[in-house]
Amino acid sequence: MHEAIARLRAEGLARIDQAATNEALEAVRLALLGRKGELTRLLRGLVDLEPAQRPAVGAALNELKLEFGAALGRRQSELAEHHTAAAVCDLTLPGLPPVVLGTAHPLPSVLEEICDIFYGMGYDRDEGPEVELEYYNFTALNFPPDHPARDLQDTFFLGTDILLRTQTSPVQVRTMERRSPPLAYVFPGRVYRNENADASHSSEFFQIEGLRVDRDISLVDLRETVAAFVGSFFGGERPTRFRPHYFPFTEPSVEVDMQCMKCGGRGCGICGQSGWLEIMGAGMVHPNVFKAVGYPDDAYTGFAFGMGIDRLAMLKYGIDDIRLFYENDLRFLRQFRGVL
Ligand code: 2NM
Repeated sequence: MHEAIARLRAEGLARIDQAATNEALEAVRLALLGRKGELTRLLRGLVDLEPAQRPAVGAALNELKLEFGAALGRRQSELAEHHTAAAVCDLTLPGLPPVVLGTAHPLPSVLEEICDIFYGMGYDRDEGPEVELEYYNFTALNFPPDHPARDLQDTFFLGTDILLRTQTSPVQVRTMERRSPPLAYVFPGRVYRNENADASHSSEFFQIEGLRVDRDISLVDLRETVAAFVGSFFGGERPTRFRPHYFPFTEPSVEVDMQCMKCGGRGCGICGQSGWLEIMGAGMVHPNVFKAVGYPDDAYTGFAFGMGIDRLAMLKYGIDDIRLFYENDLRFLRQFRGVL
């Protein structure tokens, strides 16, 4: 008898749990506890037992009746909950709090900030392909055929004449092919170099270059533009200086330094004790570049400049390792919440 009760208990509870609708649950209730239900049948059979067995078996059956009753009630409220959840599920409602908002990544933020500064000076913006022809990346920019930058060691070649651009200057060539002066543009974008990564080098990074071409543009215009940019981006009056340099695509070429904002020029760990920080390369566009894009001889002059967005962001926010920008470590990125 006790075996039969145990079997009915296991079976009955399983059927209650598996009932998927209110109707199915009611059918299970009738099959167990209804007038012709299995538990009812066992209770009726009590009279056929030895009088000595009746109290124990009766108590066990009554306990099972209560247990079935509780299980039926629990299952009924589960089904009701499901039903309401499905009926009021409005996918247009906002998520439950806390809603975790993402943070702007510092590189695109700084890129847009720099573009905005140049828009304020009347500049336009242009972008171009990251997979570039060797012609646009090197030849049109007056790189001689045997220039070391063309080497596999420095440049990711994808084919004989195809490579990952090493700077955004090829976009300038494309823009000049389409437009005649006067023009003023910035060219932001991702560039690639085949070099080993360390705290200040990454094989991919972001650059922004600028170009202004008109009649009678001179190095003085470049100096003014650089000073205006530095004041805007780093804030305040910050001395800059030009040092002679060499680039194939400009003549004369310079490197631009800004007085170290950490030590104010006295010398510190950030500026290598020199008091100056290099922030960009620049120069007057080489006549051979104008020739390559089909501008008439001697009609125009122009300046161009290029800077590393990663480096500027590192200087501005005191970041000491460029690789942090590319690792997507949330502990790093979250520091910019509300800052950018
Ligand atoms: C730099 C530094 C100096 C530059 C020059 C040109 C072009 F196309 F006009 F010749 N594009 N970019 C330039 C000049 C880029 O980056 C460090």
